[in-house]
Amino acid sequence: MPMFRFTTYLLWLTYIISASVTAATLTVDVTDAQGNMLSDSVVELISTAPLEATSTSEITLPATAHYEMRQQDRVFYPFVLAVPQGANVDFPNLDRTRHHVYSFSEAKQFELKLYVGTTADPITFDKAGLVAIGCNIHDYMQAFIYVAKSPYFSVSDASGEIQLTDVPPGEYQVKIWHPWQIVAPASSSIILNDGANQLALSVDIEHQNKPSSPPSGFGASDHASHMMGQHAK
Ligand SMILES: [Cu+2]
Repeated sequence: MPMFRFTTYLLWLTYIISASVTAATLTVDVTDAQGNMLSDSVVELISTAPLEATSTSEITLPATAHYEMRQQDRVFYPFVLAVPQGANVDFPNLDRTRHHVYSFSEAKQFELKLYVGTTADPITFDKAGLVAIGCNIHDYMQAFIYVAKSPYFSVSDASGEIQLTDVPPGEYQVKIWHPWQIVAPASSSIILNDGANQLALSVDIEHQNKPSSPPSGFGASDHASHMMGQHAK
Protein backbone atom coordinates (compact mmCIF):
# COMPACT_ATOMS: atom_id res chain seq x y z
CA MET A 1 0.00 0.00 0.00
CA PRO A 2 2.64 2.58 0.92
CA MET A 3 4.46 1.62 -2.28
CA PHE A 4 1.35 2.19 -4.28
CA ARG A 5 0.84 5.59 -2.71
CA PHE A 6 4.41 6.56 -3.42
CA THR A 7 4.03 5.60 -7.07
CA THR A 8 0.80 7.53 -7.30
CA TYR A 9 2.49 10.49 -5.71
CA LEU A 10 5.30 10.29 -8.25
CA LEU A 11 2.85 10.12 -11.10
CA TRP A 12 1.07 13.17 -9.80
CA LEU A 13 4.35 15.00 -9.36
CA THR A 14 5.32 14.14 -12.94
CA TYR A 15 1.95 15.28 -14.14
CA ILE A 16 2.17 18.56 -12.24
CA ILE A 17 5.68 19.24 -13.51
CA SER A 18 4.81 18.55 -17.12
CA ALA A 19 1.56 20.48 -16.86
CA SER A 20 3.41 23.49 -15.49
CA VAL A 21 5.91 23.54 -18.35
CA THR A 22 5.26 26.47 -20.57
CA ALA A 23 5.79 26.30 -24.27
CA ALA A 24 8.93 27.40 -25.98
CA THR A 25 9.17 29.78 -28.87
CA LEU A 26 12.02 29.73 -31.32
CA THR A 27 13.14 32.51 -33.60
CA VAL A 28 15.42 31.41 -36.40
CA ASP A 29 17.34 33.84 -38.58
CA VAL A 30 18.34 32.27 -41.86
CA THR A 31 21.07 33.67 -44.07
CA ASP A 32 23.02 32.49 -47.07
CA ALA A 33 26.76 31.80 -46.84
CA GLN A 34 27.46 35.51 -47.49
CA GLY A 35 25.22 36.59 -44.62
CA ASN A 36 22.29 37.82 -46.73
CA MET A 37 18.82 37.24 -45.30
CA LEU A 38 17.29 34.21 -46.94
CA SER A 39 13.58 33.80 -47.52
CA ASP A 40 11.82 30.56 -48.53
CA SER A 41 13.87 28.35 -46.21
CA VAL A 42 12.01 25.63 -44.38
CA VAL A 43 13.05 24.82 -40.82
CA GLU A 44 11.63 21.73 -39.15
CA LEU A 45 12.18 20.63 -35.56
CA ILE A 46 12.13 16.91 -34.90
CA SER A 47 11.97 15.81 -31.29
CA THR A 48 14.86 13.59 -30.25
CA ALA A 49 13.66 12.89 -26.71
CA PRO A 50 11.34 9.87 -26.47
CA LEU A 51 8.96 11.65 -24.07
CA GLU A 52 8.63 14.56 -26.40
CA ALA A 53 8.20 12.24 -29.35
CA THR A 54 5.17 10.74 -27.64
CA SER A 55 3.64 14.10 -27.02
CA THR A 56 4.45 15.12 -30.58
CA SER A 57 2.58 12.20 -32.03
CA GLU A 58 -0.39 13.07 -29.87
CA ILE A 59 -0.59 16.50 -31.35
CA THR A 60 -3.16 16.32 -34.05
CA LEU A 61 -2.73 18.09 -37.33
CA PRO A 62 -4.29 21.49 -37.57
CA ALA A 63 -7.13 19.92 -39.52
CA THR A 64 -8.91 23.19 -39.93
CA ALA A 65 -5.85 24.81 -41.42
CA HIS A 66 -6.33 25.65 -45.04
CA TYR A 67 -3.35 25.14 -47.29
CA GLU A 68 -3.24 26.59 -50.73
CA MET A 69 -0.88 26.71 -53.68
CA ARG A 70 -2.52 29.21 -56.00
CA GLN A 71 -1.74 30.19 -59.54
CA GLN A 72 -1.90 33.90 -60.18
CA ASP A 73 -0.43 35.88 -63.07
CA ARG A 74 0.97 32.56 -64.25
CA VAL A 75 3.09 32.10 -61.14
CA PHE A 76 2.66 29.72 -58.22
CA TYR A 77 2.16 31.33 -54.81
CA PRO A 78 3.78 30.73 -52.48
CA PHE A 79 7.08 29.68 -54.00
CA VAL A 80 7.69 27.43 -50.99
CA LEU A 81 4.82 26.02 -48.96
CA ALA A 82 5.36 23.89 -45.86
CA VAL A 83 2.53 21.66 -44.66
CA PRO A 84 2.18 18.94 -42.04
CA GLN A 85 2.05 15.34 -43.20
CA GLY A 86 -1.52 14.49 -44.10
CA ALA A 87 -2.45 18.04 -45.09
CA ASN A 88 -4.91 18.78 -47.85
CA VAL A 89 -3.77 21.43 -50.27
CA ASP A 90 -5.99 23.30 -52.71
CA PHE A 91 -4.64 24.51 -56.03
CA PRO A 92 -6.93 27.36 -57.08
CA ASN A 93 -6.26 28.94 -60.43
CA LEU A 94 -6.95 32.67 -60.32
CA ASP A 95 -5.86 33.16 -63.93
CA ARG A 96 -8.06 33.02 -66.97
CA THR A 97 -5.32 30.93 -68.54
CA ARG A 98 -5.58 27.27 -67.84
CA HIS A 99 -2.83 25.48 -65.95
CA HIS A 100 -1.87 21.85 -65.78
CA VAL A 101 -0.31 21.32 -62.38
CA TYR A 102 1.75 18.20 -61.74
CA SER A 103 4.43 16.60 -59.62
CA PHE A 104 6.64 13.62 -60.33
CA SER A 105 8.25 13.72 -56.89
CA GLU A 106 8.60 10.54 -54.93
CA ALA A 107 6.72 11.99 -51.95
CA LYS A 108 3.69 12.75 -54.14
CA GLN A 109 2.81 12.20 -57.75
CA PHE A 110 -0.28 13.89 -59.05
CA GLU A 111 -1.68 15.73 -61.99
CA LEU A 112 -4.42 18.34 -62.20
CA LYS A 113 -5.26 18.47 -65.86
CA LEU A 114 -6.03 21.75 -67.58
CA TYR A 115 -8.35 23.68 -65.39
CA VAL A 116 -9.55 27.14 -64.49
CA GLY A 117 -10.84 28.13 -61.09
CA THR A 118 -10.82 25.80 -58.13
CA THR A 119 -10.24 22.12 -58.58
CA ALA A 120 -12.92 19.96 -57.03
CA ASP A 121 -10.83 18.11 -54.50
CA PRO A 122 -7.70 19.14 -52.69
CA ILE A 123 -4.58 16.96 -52.98
CA THR A 124 -3.58 15.10 -49.82
CA PHE A 125 0.11 15.05 -48.99
CA ASP A 126 0.36 11.94 -46.85
CA LYS A 127 4.06 11.26 -47.15
CA ALA A 128 6.77 13.42 -45.61
CA GLY A 129 9.27 14.78 -48.10
CA LEU A 130 9.76 17.30 -50.79
CA VAL A 131 7.33 17.78 -53.64
CA ALA A 132 8.40 19.82 -56.67
CA ILE A 133 5.41 21.37 -58.42
CA GLY A 134 5.35 22.29 -62.09
CA CYS A 135 2.95 23.30 -64.82
CA ASN A 136 2.84 21.41 -68.08
CA ILE A 137 1.84 24.51 -70.00
CA HIS A 138 4.21 27.04 -68.47
CA ASP A 139 7.60 25.43 -68.08
CA TYR A 140 9.00 28.26 -65.95
CA MET A 141 6.26 27.84 -63.34
CA GLN A 142 7.79 26.14 -60.34
CA ALA A 143 7.07 25.79 -56.65
CA PHE A 144 7.82 23.45 -53.78
CA ILE A 145 5.76 21.82 -51.10
CA TYR A 146 7.70 20.65 -48.09
CA VAL A 147 5.72 17.97 -46.27
CA ALA A 148 6.91 17.96 -42.67
CA LYS A 149 6.99 14.94 -40.38
CA SER A 150 6.80 17.08 -37.29
CA PRO A 151 4.18 19.70 -36.39
CA TYR A 152 6.98 22.21 -35.71
CA PHE A 153 8.05 23.83 -38.94
CA SER A 154 7.82 27.07 -40.83
CA VAL A 155 9.12 28.97 -43.84
CA SER A 156 11.38 32.01 -43.55
CA ASP A 157 9.84 35.34 -44.53
CA ALA A 158 11.39 38.10 -46.65
CA SER A 159 13.69 39.04 -43.79
CA GLY A 160 14.89 35.47 -43.42
CA GLU A 161 13.03 35.01 -40.16
CA ILE A 162 11.09 32.06 -38.86
CA GLN A 163 8.91 32.05 -35.73
CA LEU A 164 7.95 28.78 -34.14
CA THR A 165 5.54 29.00 -31.25
CA ASP A 166 3.99 26.56 -28.76
CA VAL A 167 6.82 24.06 -29.03
CA PRO A 168 7.19 21.75 -26.02
CA PRO A 169 10.57 22.42 -24.40
CA GLY A 170 13.09 19.66 -25.06
CA GLU A 171 15.77 18.52 -27.43
CA TYR A 172 15.24 18.71 -31.16
CA GLN A 173 17.00 17.93 -34.35
CA VAL A 174 16.90 21.03 -36.56
CA LYS A 175 16.46 20.40 -40.26
CA ILE A 176 16.76 23.16 -42.81
CA TRP A 177 16.05 23.14 -46.52
CA HIS A 178 16.13 25.71 -49.28
CA PRO A 179 15.17 25.16 -52.93
CA TRP A 180 18.48 26.60 -54.15
CA GLN A 181 20.77 24.86 -51.68
CA ILE A 182 23.99 23.53 -53.22
CA VAL A 183 24.18 20.56 -50.88
CA ALA A 184 21.72 19.38 -48.25
CA PRO A 185 22.73 21.21 -45.06
CA ALA A 186 23.69 18.97 -42.13
CA SER A 187 21.06 19.01 -39.42
CA SER A 188 21.96 20.44 -36.04
CA SER A 189 20.43 19.99 -32.62
CA ILE A 190 19.02 22.40 -30.11
CA ILE A 191 17.65 22.29 -26.60
CA LEU A 192 14.62 24.51 -26.29
CA ASN A 193 13.92 26.01 -22.90
CA ASP A 194 10.72 27.58 -21.67
CA GLY A 195 10.13 30.95 -23.25
CA ALA A 196 12.12 32.56 -26.04
CA ASN A 197 14.93 30.76 -27.85
CA GLN A 198 17.10 32.04 -30.69
CA LEU A 199 18.95 30.32 -33.47
CA ALA A 200 20.93 31.47 -36.50
CA LEU A 201 21.31 29.16 -39.48
CA SER A 202 22.89 29.56 -42.86
CA VAL A 203 22.46 27.73 -46.12
CA ASP A 204 24.93 27.82 -49.00
CA ILE A 205 22.81 28.48 -52.04
CA GLU A 206 23.25 29.15 -55.71
CA HIS A 207 21.34 32.38 -56.23
CA GLN A 208 18.54 32.21 -58.75
CA ASN A 209 15.56 34.32 -59.63
CA LYS A 210 12.20 33.20 -58.42
CA PRO A 211 9.90 32.16 -61.26
CA SER A 212 8.03 35.20 -62.54
CA SER A 213 5.52 35.56 -65.34
CA PRO A 214 7.08 36.61 -68.64
CA PRO A 215 5.82 39.75 -70.42
CA SER A 216 2.37 39.32 -71.84
CA GLY A 217 2.35 37.64 -75.23
CA PHE A 218 5.71 35.99 -74.68
CA GLY A 219 6.07 32.24 -75.09
CA ALA A 220 4.03 30.76 -72.33
CA SER A 221 0.52 31.90 -73.15
CA ASP A 222 1.04 31.43 -76.91
CA HIS A 223 2.30 27.97 -76.19
CA ALA A 224 -0.78 27.35 -74.05
CA SER A 225 -3.02 28.47 -76.90
CA HIS A 226 -1.39 26.00 -79.25
CA MET A 227 -1.67 23.25 -76.72
CA MET A 228 -5.36 23.82 -76.28
CA GLY A 229 -6.11 24.68 -79.89
CA GLN A 230 -7.72 27.93 -78.84
CA HIS A 231 -6.85 31.25 -77.31
CA ALA A 232 -6.52 30.87 -73.60
CA LYS A 233 -7.15 34.51 -72.92
CU1 LIG B 1 0.56 27.07 -66.11
